Amino acid sequence: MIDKNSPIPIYHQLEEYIKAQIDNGDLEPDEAIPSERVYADMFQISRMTIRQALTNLVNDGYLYRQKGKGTFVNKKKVEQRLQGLTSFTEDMKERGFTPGSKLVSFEIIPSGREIAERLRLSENTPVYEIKRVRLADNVPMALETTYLPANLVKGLTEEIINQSLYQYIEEKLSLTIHEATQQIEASIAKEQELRLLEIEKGSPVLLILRTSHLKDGTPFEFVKSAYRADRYKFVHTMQRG
Ligand code: 16G
Repeated sequence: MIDKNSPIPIYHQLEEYIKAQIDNGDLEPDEAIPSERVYADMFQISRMTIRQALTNLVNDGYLYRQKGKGTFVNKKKVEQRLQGLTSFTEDMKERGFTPGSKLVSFEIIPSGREIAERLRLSENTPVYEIKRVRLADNVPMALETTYLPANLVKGLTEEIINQSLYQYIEEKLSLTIHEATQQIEASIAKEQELRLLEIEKGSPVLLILRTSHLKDGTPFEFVKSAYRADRYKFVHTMQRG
């Protein structure tokens, strides 16, 4: 439990204790954790130490605070493997979540310089710009803005993009999705991301830029997404030599 003679700081021991309780199910997602007072009495430690531990756990995404209500256990982060080119719909189904989308905007625009470059088009070529909040069991996970050449990925409708885009491209358009390159970097959520992802001011997000290609090398999508850093971790395997 907590060993005051240990060289490991007490706040760190308390963090480990709470993490273990989350892991073994003694504390469940969305359950309120005991008050500072309870921990103080239980372990005979100061409120300051407890606050330090709880703040670290909030910052690491294990707990979340709700103003005036208390501190609660967060859901486990989704472990997203970086091998394999999968769609959001496939990823969520594999984990037993119900995938969903909330459409924010959907239009055809002339490609600007960045989009034209990414999709290897000349400037002002018509592209679809689709902004969707991606949901897992109705919880917002990511905000995605997708650009697709309108004369390649033809015939998109609201109904189609409320489902799986990749499924439409492969099954209805019979195009072969082949490979993608993506970059991931950390950022603080901007105004629109805060609102649509239902996260608090100052929350971190993972920004992902992905360009995906068909079998013949043609880029068919460029996607800018903001993933909730409290809901995602990215995992991959590396080989030496
Ligand atoms: C993933 C992809 C995105 C793709 C989408 C299609 C990233 C990081 N990931 O979210 O590129 O457009 O899946 O999902 O951009 P869908 O088939 O469920 O619409």
